[in-house]
Amino acid sequence: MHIYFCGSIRGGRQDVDIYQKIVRKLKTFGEVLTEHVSHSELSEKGEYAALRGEKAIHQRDMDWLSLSDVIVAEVTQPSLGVGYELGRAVAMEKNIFCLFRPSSERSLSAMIRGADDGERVQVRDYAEEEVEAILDEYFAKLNKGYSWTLV
Ligand code: 6IA
Repeated sequence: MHIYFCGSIRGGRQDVDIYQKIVRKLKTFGEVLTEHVSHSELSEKGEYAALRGEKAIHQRDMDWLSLSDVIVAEVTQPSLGVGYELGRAVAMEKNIFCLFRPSSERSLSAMIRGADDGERVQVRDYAEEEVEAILDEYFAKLNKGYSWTLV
């Protein structure tokens, strides 16, 4: 299974430890194409920017997005890039699982929360300590071929 993980980069790196925890867990279910999103050395401004043109980053990410079976996004820290990826993934009719921490006292964008259809697109509020169990539950259903995986 190919998994595309989305998390804020230029939107702010405050939650990078949680991204790491999520990616570590996701790797038990399949190949995580975007593991770099969880790397603590990837900063908002970042040394990597010089290495890769932004057009190339966009193209590679779009290729990975179309290749993915499932998109998992940590959406607590608002990020234009994550919102864009989710919009493109909805258009591609991908399975999408968004994770939001209400303890942040932020309010999730209505465009993300409102995209939840209870099937293909799901938005889940969670607390950090339960994230692994929540991912187990989601992937167990996904692997059982729940109706939302059917075209
Ligand atoms: O707007 P943001 O930067 O917060 O967008 C973050 C999302 O866009 C992530 O889920 C990534 O998949 C994607 N993304 C944004 N920037 C990059 C990137 N290099 N490399 C790969 N994916 C990216 C930018 C590096 C730069 C900050 C030094």
